[in-house]
Formats: sequence, structure tokens, C-alpha cells
Amino acid sequence: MEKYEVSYKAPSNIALVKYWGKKGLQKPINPNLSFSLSVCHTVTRVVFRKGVGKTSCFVKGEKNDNFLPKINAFIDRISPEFNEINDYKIDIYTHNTFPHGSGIASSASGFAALALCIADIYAQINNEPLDELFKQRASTWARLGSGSAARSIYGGFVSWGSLKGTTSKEYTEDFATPIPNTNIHPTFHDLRDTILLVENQEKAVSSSSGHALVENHFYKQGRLHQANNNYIECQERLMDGDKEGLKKIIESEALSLHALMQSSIPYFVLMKPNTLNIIQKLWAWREQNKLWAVFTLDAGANVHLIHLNKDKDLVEKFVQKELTTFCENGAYICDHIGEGPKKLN
Ligand code: 2P0
Repeated sequence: MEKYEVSYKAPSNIALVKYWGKKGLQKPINPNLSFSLSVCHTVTRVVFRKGVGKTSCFVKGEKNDNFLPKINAFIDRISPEFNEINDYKIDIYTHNTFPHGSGIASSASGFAALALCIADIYAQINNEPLDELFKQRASTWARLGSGSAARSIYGGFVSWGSLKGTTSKEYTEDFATPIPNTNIHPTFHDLRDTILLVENQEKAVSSSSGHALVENHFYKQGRLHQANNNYIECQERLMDGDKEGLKKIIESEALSLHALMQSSIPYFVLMKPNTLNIIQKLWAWREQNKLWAVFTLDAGANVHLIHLNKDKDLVEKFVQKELTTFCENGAYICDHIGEGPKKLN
């Protein structure tokens, strides 16, 4: 029986300039920028067996149908480019290293790992190399599963989307593009992300519903203007090593994202009181200690504390002493900028 089997590990990522609002087939209305994590990742094995049959998904070894609607929609979206996919029965075995739906981008690492597996099998079937084009295809396909997943195909700092008013090939909405390390000041080469798990549950409003509310948002034009500016400035600050400048962009992006949610119609709030408690404590602590530690938020209540590797012991002491009290069961994850996905044996 004709059979293909492949496994990939793919990271979650944290956006410094946020993707919020879509157009067309899951393209971002504004350019956005993230770095890929390391500890938070998904491991996925995909098996294609020639023959017809429903796709199955197993999470941590147990059959799980919850993800099938999104997975089937994803397969429908990539099948125009990958016709042969319909000749196979697909089994997916997957697990995350972090809680699903906790506001850590599980769909990003999940669809990145799945897209890499399927793009790899596509390359095998079509006798194609696993080159840059393969990665671009994987990023395009990952995007069709979940927008932010497009960025998780690469390690380091990653950009996705077009700058308003530019037709430069440097920018594309189809897939994400890694930012060369030579464009990143050494100060930021070993950033860390300590993720404070304020809430370990599924969030109340999905990101997809939140994105959709931007379409008729009263502040949409203002947001586009702001995101374009922040995207350009973020790249400049990453390059020139201006920590204070970068801090303002990162925190403003996080608060603007949540302000958009809170001013959508219908409006919703994903922050929790402890989200703000952490931010207040952080601001007071860093003022006192003159340290560079910056918060950002994803579409959830958790707080990502971005800091430099050299300060990691001080930050962890602060987290343990002053912040774990605001975390569910005192939980936090020490993560750092990562090298990107990996094919597994
Ligand atoms: C981001 N987020 O840039 C933004 C900021 C969360 C906050 O992209 O509907 O799971 O699957 O494309 O990518 C989360 O939304 O949404 C997200 P879909 P996705 O990381």
C-alpha cells in the first residue's frame, strides 16, 4: 500500500506588531512581526495512506474530533494546489507542550507543524526538494489554516503582510518571510519570553471571531495607519538596538490590540484583573530596577514578559516573588527566541 509518513516540530510565536483583521483568504489587513518561540511548540506526525477515508486526528494518542472542522476546512483550501491529497486517507497525531486555548498561539504552532508535514509529503509525491520554495508553500498553507501560523514556519524574527502603498516583492501577504539576523541588533538576538499563565482555560471569544469584527470597526482606518507605522518603526528599532523605542512599540501594540477588542461591536474583554495586576507590578519593578522588561499580550489574558537573556535570573526572581500570585496555579513558562521548525525522524 502506498504510504507516506512524516513528523515535524513547529514553534508558537509571539507578535510584537499584531495581526488583527483579515481580508480575502486569511490575509492580514496590516503587516505584522513576531519572533518564534522554542519551549512552546507542537509536534505532529502525519500519515497518508492511498485510499478514500475520513481524516482522523489523535491528540496525545487519543482520538479527538474537536479539531476536525478546522482541519477539514484547511485541507479543502490547499487541495486546489495539492489535488492528489484527495486520493489519501490522512491520520494526524499531534501534541502541544502548552495548554490548548490558553492564549498561547496553539493554532499557530499546530497549523505550522501540520502544513510542514503535508508540504513535505507533497514534495515527496512531486519529487521536489525541501528548499526555500517548500518553506514558502508551507507558510502559505499554514496561513490558510490559521493566519499567525504562517510566521511559525521560520525561526527568529519573522514578518508577514504588505505595507500599505507598496508593491515591493519584499513584502507579501501570501506567506511570511524571515528577517535576516543581520537586520537585528545583537541586543535582541537572545530575547526571552516569560509567559505568565493568568488563565489556563479556553478563551471566551475565538481569534477568528475577533478578526472578523475589525471589518466594520469604527477605528479600522486608524488601526491600519498605526500598524503600518509601528511595523516600520519596529524593524528600525530591532535594527538600531534602541530598547526604549522598541518597548513603546511592543506595549502600545498589545494595548491597542485589546482596545480594538474592547471597542468592537459587539465588544468583548479578554484581559482579566490579574492581567492588569501583572502589568502594574512590572511597570513599578522595572522603574525601580532600571531593567528592560516589556509586556505584550496575545488574544487572551496571559502576559508575555519579554526581556534580555542577561537579566533572566533577576526576572525569574521577580516573577516568583511578585507575579506568580496572579497566575492560575502559579504557572508560568520560561521561553526564548527559537530556531524554528524541525523535521523529526
Ligand atoms: C498575532 N493573534 O499577530 C495576533 C495578535 C492574536 C493576537 O493572530 O483566525 O489564531 O486562525 O487566522 O492567527 C491569533 O489569531 O487567527 C492572532 P486565525 P489566529 O499573533
